Amino acid sequence: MSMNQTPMSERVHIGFFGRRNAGKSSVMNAVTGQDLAVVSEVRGTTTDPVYKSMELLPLGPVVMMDTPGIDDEGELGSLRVKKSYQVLNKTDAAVLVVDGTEGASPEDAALIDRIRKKNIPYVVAVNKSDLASGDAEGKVCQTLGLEGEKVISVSASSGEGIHELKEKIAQIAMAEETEKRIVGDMISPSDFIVLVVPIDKAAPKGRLILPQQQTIRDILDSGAVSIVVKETELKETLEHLGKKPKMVITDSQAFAKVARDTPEDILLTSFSILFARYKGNLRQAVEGVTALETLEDGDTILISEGCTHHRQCDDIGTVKLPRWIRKYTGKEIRIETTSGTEFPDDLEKYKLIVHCGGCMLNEREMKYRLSCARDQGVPMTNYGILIAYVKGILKRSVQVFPEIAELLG
Ligand SMILES: Nc1nc2c(ncn2[C@@H]2O[C@H](COP(=O)(O)OP(=O)(O)O)[C@@H](O)[C@H]2O)c(=O)[nH]1
Ligand SMILES: [Mg+2]
Repeated sequence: MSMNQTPMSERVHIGFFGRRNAGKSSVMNAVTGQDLAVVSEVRGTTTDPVYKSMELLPLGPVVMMDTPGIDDEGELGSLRVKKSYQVLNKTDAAVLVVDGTEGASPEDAALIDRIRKKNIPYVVAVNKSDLASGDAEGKVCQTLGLEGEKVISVSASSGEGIHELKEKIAQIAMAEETEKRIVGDMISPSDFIVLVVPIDKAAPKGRLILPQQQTIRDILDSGAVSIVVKETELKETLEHLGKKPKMVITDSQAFAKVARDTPEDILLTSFSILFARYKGNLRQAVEGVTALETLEDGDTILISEGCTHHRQCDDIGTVKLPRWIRKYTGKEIRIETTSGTEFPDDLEKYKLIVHCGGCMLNEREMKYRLSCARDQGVPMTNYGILIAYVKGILKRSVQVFPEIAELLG
């Protein structure tokens, strides 16, 4: 994806689910008006989830996600079913496709159940209306115990009902959209905000990373002024600015120097802290990091990052964090790492999970991971908050959120 497009994590994720041959791929193609996914009469053709970023009017930027059938069998089949359920973890709006000639099955009912538990808005598309006889839609409503407004009769072949389905998807997905800000809710027009962005060898060539870009955009949306400097220019900039900045926002890795160079009467925080609030749960991450105090020799920590290709994260997750954790605790800590879409189901063996900021994961996926940890009673924090904590500056950096600062005593 080019840098000029809406980032993946900010797009509404629309997932198509259902049994094999229900017409998931066909319905997704019909809704988008494009041949994105392979359609076949051979059951189990879609073996991996298919993702496609596009503009879907009237909704705007979306990711369309086609999935393998939820009734697939055998060893490989059950792996595919698992993949479909993983897609559900990042789905903002779900379309359950049912073959109208066959009606709804127990797998469909189980899926609806799961979708409801996760509070994901959904619509059921009863497909193949060109073939179905009688009241296929009514029967599906009855089997699944749904009201009529959740169910739409469609035909991917003839196009019947596809327009209505598209409108319905937009309607349920938009109802979910909430106005969230990275910093915009804390600043006023014409405020000065100083952003500290180290340009070291880990910085990507010729550009800024996504959280930095998004923060600048949010400041622009507020009518405030962003001043972007490296940590080496911060002190002089603050001295010569002529107006006290409202806030300094720094990359976590430069935190120690930036904290020294920023006078106490200026609010100081980090991109990680702002994004923990924006994405998931700042409170859980701040509570989670205090687990460092109780670690023992032989305890295991999971370090997990959402992307597979980001060199900067890589280096932090595999080299720097383990070093800092061992140094801070003085214990023999075992470290395991995961990256990308993999996130272990069983977290109980970990004493702490340290996750990246999740700039490549959408909010739902991040929340899902946080809730897995919470459900299993495992403390979870993130890179930036852990760095600030071990360097003794977390308290100062959450001063912008007094109810969070309180947690640190
Ligand atoms: N008659 C008819 N056939 C359809 C319709 N939608 C899909 N099919 C056929 O059903 C089969 C399975 O479709 P596909 O989209 O691959 O199903 P998936 O496994 O759920 O992704 C293919 O042979 C399609 O041509 C429809 O609305 N009407
Ligand atoms: Mg398919």
